[in-house]
Amino acid sequence: MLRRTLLAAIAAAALPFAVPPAAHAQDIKPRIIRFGYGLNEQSNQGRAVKVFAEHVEKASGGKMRVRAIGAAALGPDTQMQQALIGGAQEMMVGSTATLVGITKEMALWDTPFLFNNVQEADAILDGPIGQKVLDRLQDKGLVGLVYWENGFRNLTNNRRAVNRLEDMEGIKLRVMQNPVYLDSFKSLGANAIPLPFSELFSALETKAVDGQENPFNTILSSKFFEVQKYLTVTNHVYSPWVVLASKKWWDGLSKDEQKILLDAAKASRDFERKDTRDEAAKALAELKAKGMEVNELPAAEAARMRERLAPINAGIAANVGQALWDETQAELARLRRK
Ligand code: TK8
Repeated sequence: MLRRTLLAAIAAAALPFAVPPAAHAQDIKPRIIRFGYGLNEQSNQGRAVKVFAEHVEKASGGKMRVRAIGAAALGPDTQMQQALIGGAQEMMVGSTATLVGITKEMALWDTPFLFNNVQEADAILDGPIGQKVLDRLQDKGLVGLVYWENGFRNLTNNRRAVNRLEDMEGIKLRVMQNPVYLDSFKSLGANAIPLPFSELFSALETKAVDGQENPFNTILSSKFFEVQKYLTVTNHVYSPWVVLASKKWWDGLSKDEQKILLDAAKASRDFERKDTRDEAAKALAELKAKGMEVNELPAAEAARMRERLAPINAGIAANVGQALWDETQAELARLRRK
């Protein structure tokens, strides 16, 4: 905690630019954008933030500079969201799941087994439905620019290989701070415990929890393989990240500046999805090589899991609004007929 506070203080204090002469201050002083994120610099998230920063600096001719601050040095997702709303921080990328307390429609993306593959995810997230959900952020003081891929989530733990639904019983499982995840894993028999991501590694290391669930990429980049033995391929939900800006700050930007940021966000999204998918394709072999014991949840057991989770959907539909739920289901049905 102390280390984190120190890091944040250093990050906030260290303006690496010389103070320009007063007469020209307006012309030369770059606009600094503090962009926070939760994973390490050497992760799919860190790499994509870098791409975003490069685009912004290039397109603005150096007039806008992104100061990327990773590893939750500015706090976990929920704390950064509040800093954006208050205008104390300009931008961030984080999980949509931690945003549901602010914008309930985000819970749509928590629906277990909503997407069958990444093509469906891209089509819905980048289409009118994804945009509608992003637009709901505006009254809450946030601007949602684009979705990035976190990915399909899989289960790791230290107790046992999960081969059947019953194997979930009693596993102390860290979940994101989100009611759908909490209820889903409780209904599967796990002892679900919500924790911010920034506390997860040490919770696993000290055995405060037995397991967690995240995409292969994160299990690798956050070195969970060092503190987790079993990995079960469940693909139980597709999890997006969302790139956010403080609305208070955004509204003070020129149209040109807003366009530079939106273009850079789209470029970073395209880079990020490709990078994430390339990495995910190799990650499983790497995790095995690092000593994890990997098993695939048998299809029949996955079906039982789906069935057990079905009642959760009614609650999500009620929460996000039946119309949005129906529209999403209809669009998925249309994509699947194609
Ligand atoms: C990183 C988190 C992470 C998410 C989680 O800040 O909390 O498990 O998957 O990616 O947003």
